[in-house]
Amino acid sequence: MASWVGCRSAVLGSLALVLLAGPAHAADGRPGTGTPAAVLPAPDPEALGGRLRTALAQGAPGAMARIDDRRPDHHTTVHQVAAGVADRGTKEAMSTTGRFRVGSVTKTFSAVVLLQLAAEGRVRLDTPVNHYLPGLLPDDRITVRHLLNHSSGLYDYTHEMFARTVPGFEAVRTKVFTYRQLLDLSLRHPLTQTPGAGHAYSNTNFVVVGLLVEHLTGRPVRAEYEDRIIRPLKLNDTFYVHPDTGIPGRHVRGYLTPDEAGAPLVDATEQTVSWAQSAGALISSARDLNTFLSALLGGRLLPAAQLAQMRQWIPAGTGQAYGLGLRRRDLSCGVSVYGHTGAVQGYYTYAFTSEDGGRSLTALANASNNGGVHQTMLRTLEPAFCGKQAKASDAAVLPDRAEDAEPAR
Ligand code: HEL
Repeated sequence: MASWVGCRSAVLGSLALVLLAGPAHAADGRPGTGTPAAVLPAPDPEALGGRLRTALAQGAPGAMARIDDRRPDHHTTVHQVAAGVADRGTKEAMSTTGRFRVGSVTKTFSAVVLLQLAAEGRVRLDTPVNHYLPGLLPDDRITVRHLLNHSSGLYDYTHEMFARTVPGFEAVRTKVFTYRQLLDLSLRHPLTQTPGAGHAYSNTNFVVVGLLVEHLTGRPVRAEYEDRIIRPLKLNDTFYVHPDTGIPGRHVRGYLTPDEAGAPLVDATEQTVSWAQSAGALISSARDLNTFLSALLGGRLLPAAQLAQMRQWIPAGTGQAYGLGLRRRDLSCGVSVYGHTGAVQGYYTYAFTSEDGGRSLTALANASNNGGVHQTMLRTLEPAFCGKQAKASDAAVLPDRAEDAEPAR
């Protein structure tokens, strides 16, 4: 690390904000294609730190962000910012190296696995799911593509499961579900729309993706993540441990905000995440998520045809679109970024990369069920990719599903 600057949060007194920047070897050696990261405005780590301090003031115990910015000479500058604590019990400072639960960023990994299978001719995107798993879904028109871009209309069973946040969580914290049990929870409800009608985000889609991957390969999704993504990219902080409840090695503890104002935060670190599995149960780190997304958009995980499929967008809210397990967010400086967000009890994750994978950001707050923190963390994308060209209008970040619009606390 070339420099090391420490300063204090005006709001939070002794909580340290740490800024680190320095050259490092490129996460992946190959230059990407498309608009190069080199033409992006330089990142603004000070403004990024300001966003993290705001998240702390809004109730997050800690927050951090890491930018891997590959320069034209193929060296990568790494910016790292951390504030607050990773563990409220021990007061261990938040760092950018701890492992955490990535929630729905898992969906991008699951989509990569399925798209690799498509590239191998083992599944077709526009074929009905019921062709592969006869009678599984209530409508023969639901295709594999409809799962991946959330247009199937399958009801999201987590709406009911987490209607009451803490009791809902505690009821499933140590439970182990099969994929079919989760699907059955969804199928108690009619389809929410005609298959293919538009984007309607639902965890159920990626539960069926996991089921399909296991059916097509005859192997657990864990083995597919490991063989196709984790080992080839040397993602040493990335794990799928379902149904184990712990996070291996040094990790960030996650704190769930109860619905009742003023109630104490709930340490949600230990859980099976069985309610999500292939829709949200991966553990990773900021470095690994940046490596993953750089490799994906840089063309190292999928053939060009499947990456192009992944980037076929459907509208998903103001300034947003959804591809196949991939979000696009359009920023105030005219730059679009690609990746996913995650919200699992105790952890909010934001992992995005530039057009060519040349600049990647992962940001994390160890809080959840806190709409103010969520909105603030979404705004870390602006200083990371727009730098000082970020417009004041970046305050207007709209949720893409009603549940995201949790009341600010
Ligand atoms: S929700 C999202 C995010 N996705 C979806 C998935 C994920 N996570 C969930 O479905 C968990 C929902 C409960 C989370 C919990 C909390 O905040 O810890 N909230 C409640 O229980 C509220 N009653 C679309 C935000 C994504 O960004 O894709 O991750």
